[in-house]
Amino acid sequence: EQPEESPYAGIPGLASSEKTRLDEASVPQSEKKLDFVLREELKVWCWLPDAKWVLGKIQSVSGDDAHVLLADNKVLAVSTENLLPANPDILDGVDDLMQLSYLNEPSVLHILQNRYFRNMIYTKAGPVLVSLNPFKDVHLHGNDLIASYRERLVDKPHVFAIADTAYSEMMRDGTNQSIIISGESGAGKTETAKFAMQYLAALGAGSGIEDEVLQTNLILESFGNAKTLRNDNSSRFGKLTEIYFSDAGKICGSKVETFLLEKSRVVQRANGERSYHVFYQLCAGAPPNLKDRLNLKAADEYEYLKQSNCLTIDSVDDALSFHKLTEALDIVKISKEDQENAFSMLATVLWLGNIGFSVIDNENHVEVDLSEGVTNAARLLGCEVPDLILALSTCKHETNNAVQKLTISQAIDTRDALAKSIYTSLFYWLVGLINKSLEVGNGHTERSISILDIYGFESFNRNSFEQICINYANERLQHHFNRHLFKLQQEEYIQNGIDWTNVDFVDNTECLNLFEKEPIGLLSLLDEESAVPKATDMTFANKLRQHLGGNPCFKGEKGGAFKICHFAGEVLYNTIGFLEKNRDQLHSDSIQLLSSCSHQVPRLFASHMLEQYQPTSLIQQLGRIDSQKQSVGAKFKDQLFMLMQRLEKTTPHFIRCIRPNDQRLPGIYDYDLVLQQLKCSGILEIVRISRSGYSDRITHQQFAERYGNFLLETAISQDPLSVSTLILHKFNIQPDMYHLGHSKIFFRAGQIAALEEVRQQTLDGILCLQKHFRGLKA
Ligand code: AD9
Ligand code: MG
Repeated sequence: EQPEESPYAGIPGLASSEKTRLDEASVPQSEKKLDFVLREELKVWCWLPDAKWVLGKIQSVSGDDAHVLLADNKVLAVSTENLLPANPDILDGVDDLMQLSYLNEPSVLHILQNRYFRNMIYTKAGPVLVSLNPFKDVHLHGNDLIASYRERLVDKPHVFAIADTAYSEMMRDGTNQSIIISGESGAGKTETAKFAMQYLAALGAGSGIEDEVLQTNLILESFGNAKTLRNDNSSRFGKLTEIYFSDAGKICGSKVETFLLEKSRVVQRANGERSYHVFYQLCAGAPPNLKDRLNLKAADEYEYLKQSNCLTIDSVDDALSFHKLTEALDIVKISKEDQENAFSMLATVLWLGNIGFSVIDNENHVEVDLSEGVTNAARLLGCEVPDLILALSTCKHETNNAVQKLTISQAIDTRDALAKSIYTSLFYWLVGLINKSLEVGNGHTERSISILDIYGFESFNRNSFEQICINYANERLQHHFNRHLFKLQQEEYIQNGIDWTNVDFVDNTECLNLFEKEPIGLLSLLDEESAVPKATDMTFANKLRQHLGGNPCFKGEKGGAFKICHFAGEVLYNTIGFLEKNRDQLHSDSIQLLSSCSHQVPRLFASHMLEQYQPTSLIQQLGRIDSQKQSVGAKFKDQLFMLMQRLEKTTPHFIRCIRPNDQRLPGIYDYDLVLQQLKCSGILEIVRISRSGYSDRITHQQFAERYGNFLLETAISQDPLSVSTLILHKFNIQPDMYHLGHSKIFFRAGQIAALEEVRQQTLDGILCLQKHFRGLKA
């Protein structure tokens, strides 16, 4: 038996088995076929499969073939099997995909494209707001529009409308709300989150704190965003911003929770990417006196910044950004002293990166080169130069305090680990200061709206531990998205006695299992291996191959690289560095150094590090995981669990951002790219499920009167129920599309519209049919 050909056959990139895995969650037959309209030989619009779907108009049908008129006036003979019905022109403007008569992929892509080119970047997909990144200012986010949405003068889909609904529900029911924004890297999540906050700030204005809330975004982007190959302003941490409201609906405070900042970026990243924005901003924009105090140089003089051959971003003025950053810090009431401390720690990191080593023997042992790097770093930390040198080039035995020299690679690791831990400490310290400043005075935090904006799904040529954490977080979020949308619908339908199970969706539970299963999930295996002193990235890779083969989402391991099939596509990960990044150890000598500094901030960082990190003496303990301290992977998993638990307690509002092209340019709509994202996020299935309720109902009598004309006269004389049944059969309306009740027929959305279309075309004078019916009546 021949397998049924995929409707995407012939579309580049979509006929492959990899992508069709995500294919068509049980598209109801009636949406695939043109049967019922074709039988009447009407001139209807349809989609023809080509490089992408092309719109055509059916002229006639003979046997299995339809003759289709194309835009260039050519007529093609196409097998009707390969055609999909297109929506009547009038539906081009629908705001909600739910309103489409035919919910097939070309129709959805066509609508979104049409809207995109008209700068209508927002479209509803049932309960979800879809947002296409315009890569330009579409003038949709000004104060005038905020006012219009507040006064309900417009009801077009918009992130403002979502925020408005969340606010209204919170005020009406007193329940906490969440706005959950998902999408791939560069899809527009962070921008959308800011628009939502801007709207809420306008609604809840009054106490004056709203401006502070908005400014936190700017600060966190400076310190937590960076240019990647995908996005010039890529979030390298996840954040949940909770905004609190008073009984009167005014903003009274806010709290930011952050998730796993990508720390490796501070010392290393792919060519063409940048470290965190704030470094470049500081170098470009620090006023002269601050520059003097930090002995600051231009960005291209720092190894940590210049190594990836990318110092500036087109159309970004780092100096101006620095100015805005200090303004924001002022508005959020971060004291000048703390600001100075923060900048001083940034400069410390930069100077640490300039510290070099010289090999002094044939065992690769090193000494620290005396340089500006050492003296500046020591001065900024408030420690003696010799102490810093010792901490970076030697290691004390725990038992007898004997000192041993480090090898070159150990010394570099020690230096980089110190730089990374100072930067992450700084980041979390700053988040703490912001939260303190925005704390609700009387502790009254009953009403809130939380906005979730995490790092989006990533797949580069080379993917490491950072990508696997990011993509794991996205799997968790997708699971929440699925569970919530499908579960909610299910409950509603069960209440209505409707069987919903015939709508399938891409369930990612298996992929989550791959990560979380105990004791043989990826995270447990990683921890197990991290605890073995002699383990290497290769032994870890072998372990994965041995144990994960049974999971369908694990696509094999070869030469230290392994592949995972995520909901959003396959990603090849390289295990190099996995163990070390998961252990995240900081040498006890480094922590000791920080605790002995004369400046207060490094000492504060040291005490936090003692809680967070796993201090080890390099020589003896390498590989050992302190049972008291969690690995990075385990901690992240717990954090995500807690996040999901918190979100479960809120009424969610979902926004799905879509990246319409890889070039990051306005006006380009990459059909395949959009389709792939729609499929991954299950948007069509959500719409399908949402419409699988019976939206139209009509009595047998009315139905028989309205559509009975299409039947032979003899049939019309029967009772309304029989006539109705005959009509349903004649138009080949599939049983899952209607429910025949005692006095009424219930229809799924779109069915009546389709019938109406046939009826209208008939009335409008499709000659053969009119004659046909007149003949019947005569
Ligand atoms: V990542 O997962 O953090 O790497 P995001 O957050 O999804 O990613 P982001 O919001 O940063 O993407 O958007 C990327 C860029 O697209 C922005 O810097 C803007 O230049 C552009 N963008 C996104 N949304 C809009 C918009 N609504 N209007 C105009 C936009 N430009
Ligand atoms: Mg972002």
